[in-house]
Amino acid sequence: MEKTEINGYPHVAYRRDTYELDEVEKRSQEFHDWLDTRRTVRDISDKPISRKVIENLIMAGSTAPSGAHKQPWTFCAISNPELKKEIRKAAEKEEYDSYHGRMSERWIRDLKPIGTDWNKPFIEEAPWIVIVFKRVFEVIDGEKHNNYYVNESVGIACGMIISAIHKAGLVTLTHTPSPMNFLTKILERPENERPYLLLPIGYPKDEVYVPDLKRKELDEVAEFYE
Ligand code: IYR
Repeated sequence: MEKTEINGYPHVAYRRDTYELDEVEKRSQEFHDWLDTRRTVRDISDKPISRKVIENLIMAGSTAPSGAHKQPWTFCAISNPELKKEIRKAAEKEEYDSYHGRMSERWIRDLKPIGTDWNKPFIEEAPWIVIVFKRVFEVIDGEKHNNYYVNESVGIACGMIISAIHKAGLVTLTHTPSPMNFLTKILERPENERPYLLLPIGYPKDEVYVPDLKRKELDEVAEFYE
């Protein structure tokens, strides 16, 4: 049966390939090994990227599961140089204040191995920046309806777009200027949206170095109850 009704709503048959367990083990291992090659890259080339690529990446992020399927996100994609410049300037102003007093000494020390500072050239240099906004509520017939599990949903969507960027052979980094309400103003977003994350997207520059980080081992991130 291709279609049925549940609670009076149309449902369609879920049909996907499944695999024997040895193949499942192989596929899950291969996917982890590939995902493990993703690195946050701060040196993004200005080499152009077509709008179609960005559209595909956004639609990949937008496949994320969300509370009651409300898809409570708006992805603002910016290639306009003046706008990128304005956003960089405003972000660097906040970051300067953060790195010079708002962040604790311990926080600054924790960032030393990562090598970040208040300068954010990637905002201007990357061909595109995508700013993810969470939609706290929707206005329907003049009435406010809160969305559900907004942070969880938008966080998952960000994970999915980050993976899509990696799959495309491009790089990004999760930039969180704080506070970031300046983005609401510059992009003239409506009152139901709040900035969540800024993702510059592009090719890596020719010679790029990333911190020699190690990821935690399984026994550090998991507990099994068998
Ligand atoms: N938001 C700042 C600082 C920063 C904070 C953390 I936690 C990082 O892992 C990296 C940076 C910035 O984007 O530079």
